[in-house]
Amino acid sequence: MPEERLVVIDTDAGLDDALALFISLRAHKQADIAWRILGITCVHGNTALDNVCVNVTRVVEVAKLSDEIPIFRGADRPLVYRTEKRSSFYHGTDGFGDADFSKIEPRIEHEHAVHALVRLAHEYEGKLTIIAIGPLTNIALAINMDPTFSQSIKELCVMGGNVWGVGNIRACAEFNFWADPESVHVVLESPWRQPILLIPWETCKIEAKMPLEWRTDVLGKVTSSEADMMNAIEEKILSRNTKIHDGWVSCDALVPAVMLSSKITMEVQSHFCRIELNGFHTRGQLVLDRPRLSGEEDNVLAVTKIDLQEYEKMLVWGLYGIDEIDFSMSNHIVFPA
Ligand SMILES: [Ca+2]
Repeated sequence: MPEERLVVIDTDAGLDDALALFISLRAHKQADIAWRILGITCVHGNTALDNVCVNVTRVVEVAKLSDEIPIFRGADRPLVYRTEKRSSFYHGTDGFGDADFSKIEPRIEHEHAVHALVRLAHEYEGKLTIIAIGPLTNIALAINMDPTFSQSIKELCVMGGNVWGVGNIRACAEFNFWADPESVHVVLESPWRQPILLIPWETCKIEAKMPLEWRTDVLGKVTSSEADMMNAIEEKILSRNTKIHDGWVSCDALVPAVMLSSKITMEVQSHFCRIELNGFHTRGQLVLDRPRLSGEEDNVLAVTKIDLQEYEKMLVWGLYGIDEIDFSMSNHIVFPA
């Protein structure tokens, strides 16, 4: 078995975060997959931080891992410019589609998420994997608090930004990066052991888009508590999704999926990237040095093509619709040349 991946997931607990968490938690439970979740850190984003803490607690409870996985409360606002704008048109006002769930109390550790990130980075020096599927505020705060943080992390894997300037919350900006561009700036300027693995918006929108019927008639028919919860929180969006994406897209789930199975990634692009902080129309857009004028070393490895069928299999597996999946090549990312 390859070296065990030790994972912290940083999330803003919208709909696709739930699916990303279920896949990750299933991998954690399965003894023959070298994948252990050390904690989940909550950050503002798709919904207010209080909702994120409740949503993550709910997911971990459904996965029956409440005794094992600590949940930490992190930043409730971006580094500099506070915005109250959420993506409630998609994720609902509570981040989980305003589904009709009974009220629960969040189960949160006393330690702040940023303290936990810094502590774990040094407890597992050079061995920690961070999966960031919300705004990068917690990660930037950890870097600002401890300048050795980024060098202590084995790998950072992020859903966010864009490689062709196509946005979703703005014409040129993807939501996670737009929600706190200054934190993306801090992250991109930091020295990491290896380039940041990036799942950009265009890959999700074009490569990972599935027919709505696949979501409702294949993934939607899986019988498990996890699938029931996904169906409940996505009920409203599924009823009007054709108008938004002309299909169904789950962005965040692609991050653990490409990390767990090397069969999903079909193409990667290596770039030196910065983020636009000042543009009137383009604030939050990822700017790629395609002509290589900067002379800087590449800091991002972006997944740009995927095998959709392999991704679909992973989603079904994550919700317990498939007992076995071929993980023989898993737990290390082998990218095509
Ligand atoms: Ca998210």
